[in-house]
Amino acid sequence: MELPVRVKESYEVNNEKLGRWIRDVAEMCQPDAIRWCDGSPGEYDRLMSDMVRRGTATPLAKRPNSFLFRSDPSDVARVEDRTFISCITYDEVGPTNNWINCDDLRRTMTELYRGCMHGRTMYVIPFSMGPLNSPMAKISIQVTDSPYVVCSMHIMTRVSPKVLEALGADGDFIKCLHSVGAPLAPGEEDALWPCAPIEQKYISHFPHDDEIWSYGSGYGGNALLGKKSLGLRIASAMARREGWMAEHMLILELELPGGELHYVAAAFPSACGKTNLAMLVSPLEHKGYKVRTIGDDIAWLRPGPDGRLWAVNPEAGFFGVVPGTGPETNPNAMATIRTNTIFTNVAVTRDGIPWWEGKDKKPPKDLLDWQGRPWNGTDKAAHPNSRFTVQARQCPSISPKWEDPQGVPLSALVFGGRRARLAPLVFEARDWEHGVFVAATMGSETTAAATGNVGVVRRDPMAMLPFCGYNMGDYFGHWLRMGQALESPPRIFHVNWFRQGQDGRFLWPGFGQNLRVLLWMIDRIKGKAGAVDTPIGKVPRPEDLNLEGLNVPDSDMKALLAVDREEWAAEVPEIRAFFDRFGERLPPPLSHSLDALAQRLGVTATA
Ligand code: GTP
Ligand code: SPV
Ligand code: MN
Repeated sequence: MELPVRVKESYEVNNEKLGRWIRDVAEMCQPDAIRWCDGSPGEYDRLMSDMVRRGTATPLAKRPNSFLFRSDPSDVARVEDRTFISCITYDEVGPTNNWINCDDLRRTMTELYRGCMHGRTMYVIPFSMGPLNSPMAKISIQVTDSPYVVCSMHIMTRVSPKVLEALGADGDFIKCLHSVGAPLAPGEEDALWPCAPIEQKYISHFPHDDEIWSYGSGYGGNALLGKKSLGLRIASAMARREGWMAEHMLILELELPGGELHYVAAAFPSACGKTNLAMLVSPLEHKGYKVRTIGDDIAWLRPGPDGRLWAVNPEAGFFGVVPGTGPETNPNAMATIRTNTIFTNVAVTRDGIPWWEGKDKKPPKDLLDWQGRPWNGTDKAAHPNSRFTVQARQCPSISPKWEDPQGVPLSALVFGGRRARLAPLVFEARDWEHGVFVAATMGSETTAAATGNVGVVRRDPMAMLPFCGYNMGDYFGHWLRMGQALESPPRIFHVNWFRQGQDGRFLWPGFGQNLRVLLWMIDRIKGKAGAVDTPIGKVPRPEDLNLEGLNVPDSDMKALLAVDREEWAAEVPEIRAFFDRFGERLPPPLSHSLDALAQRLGVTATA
């Protein structure tokens, strides 16, 4: 296929490397046509109307400019066992990532890519992660044969010809190649959600080349490559080289009475509460406490000239978990998704009203489940990993600072997981090094955000287990070094909103009430709040928390803040076994922290 390096459509491309890459990709994938995207509303509308006409998208009732998509039942979440970090040696990638030698992987995938866009249009999307005027911004180009992905990228990233201006004639960019992996024979009718079988799915990362090759899936983090692939995996590897950090964190702004502002970033594993905490509605707003949103999934962090850690949200939208989102739990999200929203895999009434578990108490009559079948009333009507895709700027709680090119300075870093037992509502780490230990050893129950078992506890260091683009042992070392580079590092805390009583009910009301825990953190930082020293860190007593107007029985509060020595002692050999997987790559301070924990618990620290 002939393809000029200079493309004259709505703008001119004069970057030779880009022209050459597009030509090579087009030669390999053989699309019927190539379209350069400009990110305009007109482009979005044309693609969306086209998908409505073909039956892939369904317009929703009472929600202006909002659409339902149903994915293939085999393509509903991230596929961690088909996600690869590909370097030359296994050691660069480490025991927690899937490794295939990059030459072998490129060979295998080139075979898959050959002719994979037959019958389809190849879209070229120039986008920026981070505001273009930010020193943190990263320029990238995604190629995809999915118009659903193009529309989603419009929402989630900053798509614009200005990105190409910023790139200039010889600038470098991160290469994101994506195909749904479903070539069409001449005259063949397209599937409503084209994708490839599981064994042909590959989400591959080449950190040495700043390149991503994704094949076979159209869903979420597998396909919207700015998000986990670039924003976390490739970015974490870049960040290590360049002295910053790419983390799976929300960023929020907390306003205190009198107007004092604090910024907090929090890392929870997938579907463990980041979006909800970032959009928290304060139960103490009448007292002057207010929370605003900066970001809900990814934070890029760097040391500022003032010795503090500064955070930027590189995304422009939210790709949020739908189930559990309701007027009581997350009214800000409910308001955000009233218009201009893509819903994927929710249920819908025959009149086009979307529905999901947790939206309201009673499901409406005549519901079609997420696969479009009449709902049987017992299975989940919406898929547990159904998602909304919506621009951040529609969120009523968005902070005026959310696009600040310098980002915001952090007072605290919070880590947390989903633990029915063990972890108390909140505790504070002794110092940065201990905080890194706490984060590196956090455990959480798996969720529907990735395919596989749900509800199994696994170690998920810094909530980055599926997202770290290099050897996690080296990643721990990078964390320790970053602490040394900061004159005023944020204080580190651990939370657990999900502790359960014997009866299996959540002991903590969660959502808006999580504010009370944030306030304790800020008071700790100011030296104003009490805590007791325990083997795992500093834990508040009930009287140290502001529980004004909250109805949690004393016995539940006690259980929420309990640190059970025996349960924690049982963690020690498990953590040792986890650490042993990293061999010599494990930084010695982490091993020492484990010894110290064991000693405080009165046990030995061998596996
Ligand atoms: P990803 O987008 O996958 O990274 O997830 P996330 O961390 O942003 O999770 P999200 O905020 O979407 O929450 C996931 C699920 O947990 C939703 O069903 C929420 O309703 C539920 N959830 C969030 N916060 C709380 C809480 O404080 N308590 C309880 N019980 N559930 C919560
Ligand atoms: C997650 O799984 O942590 C997500 C959703 O935020 S996805 O973009 O699909 O990775
Ligand atoms: Mn996430």
